[in-house]
Amino acid sequence: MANVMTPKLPRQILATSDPETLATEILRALKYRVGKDMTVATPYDWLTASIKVVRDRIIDQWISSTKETYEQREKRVYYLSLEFLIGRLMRDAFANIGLLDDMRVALKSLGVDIDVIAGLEPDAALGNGGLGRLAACFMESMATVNVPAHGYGIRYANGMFRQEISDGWQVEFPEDWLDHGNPWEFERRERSFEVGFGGHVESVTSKDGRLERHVWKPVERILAVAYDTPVVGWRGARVNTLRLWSSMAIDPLQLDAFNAGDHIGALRDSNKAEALSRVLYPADANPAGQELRLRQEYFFTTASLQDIVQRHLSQFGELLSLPDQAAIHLNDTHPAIAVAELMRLFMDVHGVDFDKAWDATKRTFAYTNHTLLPEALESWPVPLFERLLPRHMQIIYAINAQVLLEARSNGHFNDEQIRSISLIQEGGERRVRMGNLAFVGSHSVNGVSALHTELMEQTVFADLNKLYPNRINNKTNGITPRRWLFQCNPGLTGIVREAIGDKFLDDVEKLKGLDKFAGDAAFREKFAAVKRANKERLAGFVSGRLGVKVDPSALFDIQIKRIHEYKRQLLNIIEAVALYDQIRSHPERDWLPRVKFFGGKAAPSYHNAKLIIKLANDVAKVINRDPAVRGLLKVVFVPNYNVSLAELMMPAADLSEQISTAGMEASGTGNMKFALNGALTIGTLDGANVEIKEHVGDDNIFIFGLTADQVEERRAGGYDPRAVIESSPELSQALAAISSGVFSPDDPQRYRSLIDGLYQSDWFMVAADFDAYAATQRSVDKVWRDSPDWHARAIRNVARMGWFSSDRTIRQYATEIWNAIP
Ligand code: 26V
Repeated sequence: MANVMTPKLPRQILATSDPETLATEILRALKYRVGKDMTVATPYDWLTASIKVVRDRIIDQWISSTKETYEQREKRVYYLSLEFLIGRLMRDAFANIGLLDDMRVALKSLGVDIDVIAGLEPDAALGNGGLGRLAACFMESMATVNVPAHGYGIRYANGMFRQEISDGWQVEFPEDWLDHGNPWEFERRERSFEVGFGGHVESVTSKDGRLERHVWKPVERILAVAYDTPVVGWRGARVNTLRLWSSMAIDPLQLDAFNAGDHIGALRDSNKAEALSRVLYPADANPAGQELRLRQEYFFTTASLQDIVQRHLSQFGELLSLPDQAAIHLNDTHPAIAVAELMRLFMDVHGVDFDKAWDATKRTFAYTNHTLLPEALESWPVPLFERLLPRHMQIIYAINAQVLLEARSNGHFNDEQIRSISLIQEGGERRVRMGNLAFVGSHSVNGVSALHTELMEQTVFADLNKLYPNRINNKTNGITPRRWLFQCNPGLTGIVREAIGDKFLDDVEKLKGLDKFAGDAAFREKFAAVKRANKERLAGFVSGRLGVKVDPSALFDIQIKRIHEYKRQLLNIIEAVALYDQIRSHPERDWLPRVKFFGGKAAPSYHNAKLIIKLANDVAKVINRDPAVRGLLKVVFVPNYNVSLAELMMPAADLSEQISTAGMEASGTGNMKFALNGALTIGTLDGANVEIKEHVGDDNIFIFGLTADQVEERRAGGYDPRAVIESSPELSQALAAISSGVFSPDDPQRYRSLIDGLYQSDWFMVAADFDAYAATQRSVDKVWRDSPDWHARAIRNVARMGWFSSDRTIRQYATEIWNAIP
C-alpha cells in the first residue's frame, strides 16, 4: 500500500531524514544518550534511542514556534486540565513529523521491528476517560491548526490504575508508566514555583491607617517542578508544550530537621510533599471532602498561573494587558480556583484594585462544563477551604458580594434564584460551588454538544444564564483524525486515499468525497476487506490474551467506555441475555453470529459498576460455553481498556453502542471514533449522538428510546418500572434469569439487589428503554444480513464524520472564545 504519511515538511526536518542517516543517528543515540551498544541494547533501549532521534527533530520546530509567537506577540492559549489521557506518543509524533516510514526502514536495517518497540511504550494514562482524552486531542489539534498553546496539568507518578479481571471481578493495580523513564519529557528544575497552604492573612495598612493590601502567610510550602513534553501537530505545523507539574519538598532533605536529628520527621515531610502529585483521582464517589484532591487542584493551578504571569511580565512588563495576550481555559471546574488565585495575584502581589482585577480576570478565563450529573459537580466545605486557602476564601466572599449585588439590583431575581446564583451553598453544611465560581469568573462558558449546552441553560446554570445572558455557548466536541483514523486504521486510510486522493489528510471534511463510493461495489469490497482485517487483528488479540475464540465474520458489537450506570452497560447485558434466550428457544430461526464486546474501568469505590463488570463476565461464561448457542452469540469482556486498546477496537467495530440515558452523556467522543472508522451506531438521542445523526443521516444510524425531555417527563410523572417490566415478557424473563442466579450458580443472590433496583426505581430508565432497544437490535440484524447495504451505510458514516474533527472544534474555540485566530 502507498505510504500513508508523506507530508510536506520544513526543510531542516527533510534534509536529514533518509533512513541511512536516521539509522546512524539511532546508533549514536543508543550509545551517547542511553549508554549502550547494539550488542547489549534491550528493546526498551531501542525505543528510547528512536524517540530521542525524532525528538531532536521536533525541538528545532519547537524553538522556532516559540520564537515566532514571542516576536509576533501572538496571543497564547493556556489549557488547564487536571487530566491528559494521552496514550502512546511514538507513532503519533513520528507520523505527524513525517518520519514514521523512514524510521521503520531505519530500524529494520538495524534488525529492529518498529511495531514491536512501539508496543512497549507505556500509555500515558493521566486521565479517567472522555474529559482527559478530549484534552489530549485538543493539544494535538492546537498544534495542528497553529494555535500557540500550553497545556498545564499534573505529572502523576501513578496515572489510571491497571485493571485485571480475576474470577470476573475488577482488581486494580498501580500502573508505573515512568518505570523505564520518560524519553519525551524535559525536566525543568529551574522552572519551579512555590505553592503554599494554610496559615493566615495579614493586612498591610498605610501610615494613615488605610488598608493597603492583604498578604497571605501560608504555613506549608512545597515546590512545583515543571516537566515539558513537546506536542507536534500534523505535518510538524507547530510544536506546543504540555507542561506537567511534579511536587517536591522545597528542601527535600529538610536540612534543619535532619541536622537536628529528626531524620524520620524530615523524611515524612518530604514524602508528604511528593505525595501530592502521586495519584490521579478516580471519577469516583463525590470528591468533595477529599483534602488531597483540593490540594492537587490548587497546586497545579497556582503553579500554572505563576508561570503564565511570569512569562507575561517578562515580555510585556505589566500585568493588566494579560487578557489581550493570554486566554486561560478551565477544563471543567478542577482548575476553577484559578479565578480566585488570579484575583489574588492581581490584588495582593501586583497592587491592582478589585474592580480592575475582576474585569481583567473575567476577560482572561473561559470555562467548559463536561457533566450535568449533580454528584459530579464540585463543591468544597467552607471550613476546609478556609483552612487550606484562607485568602482565597476571602476573595470568593468578595466576588460573591459583587455578583449578588448585580443580581439584586437587576430586580428580576427572587430569593430562591439568588440562592442558586450564590457561590456559597447555604443550608446544612456551607460549601463553595466551583461551577458557579468558574461561571462568574469567565467571559465564556461552554457545553460540549448542542443538547448538553441546551440542558445546561435550562438546569444547573439557568439563573446564572439569566443574569449573564450570552455567556453560555456550545462547542461540540471532536477527535483528532490523526490518531483516530490515520494511525489506528492505516488500511482504511489507504483505500480512502486511493479513492479520493490526499486532500482529506489535511482537511478531514474532504472525506465527503467518499460519499459516492457507498454505491460502488468494488470500493465496498475493499472496505469490507479492510474491516475484516481489522476484526481479525482484534480476534487474534482476544484469542491470545483471553483464550476466547471469536469469528471475524460475526457482527462485532462493541461497548467500550467507563463503566457507569448512566452509560447503561446493564441494558446491553440484559439484551444479550434476552437474545441468548431467543437463540435457545428458537433454534430454527436463521440467526447470524454476533460478538458483544465490553471494555471499561469502574471507579474503585463504585459498587454497582463493579458488579456490572462481574455480570458481564458471568454472562459471558455461561453463553460462551453453551453448545446450544452454536457460536451464534459470544460475550467478551476485554480487560484494561485504555487508549491503546481503543486504537485496536475502534477500527474493528461493526456496531457502536452509545446507549446512555438521554440527557446524561454530555457529549461522548467514543461515538465519534467508531463512526469515523465505519461502525454504525445504535444509540439514544443523547450528547453528540444527536449531531452525529444529523450528519450521517437517519438511514445510517440506529436511534431508539426516550428523548431527554421524555426521560424528564417520566421521572416527574411517577414512572413505574415494575409495570413496564411486567408488560415485557422478554425483559421479565431476562431479569428473572439474572436475579435467580442462572449466571451466578456459585452465589445465586449476587445480582438480586442490582435487579431489585430496576424494579424499585430504575433511575436510568433501563426498563423503559428495553423493548425499543431490543427491537432496534433486531433491525440491526436485518440490515447486517444485507452486507452490501450495511457497508454502504458504514462508508457514508466515514464520509460524513469529518465535521467531528477536533481541528474544527479548536478553530471554533480559537475564534469564538479565545480570540486567538490561527
Ligand atoms: C465524574 C464523576 C465524579 C463523581 C461521580 C460520578 C461522576 C461521573 C462522571 C464524571 C465525569 C465528569 C467529567 C467528564 O469526564 N465528562 C465527560 O467529558 C467528555 C468530554 O467532554 C464527554 O464527552 C463525556 O460525555 C462526559 O461524560
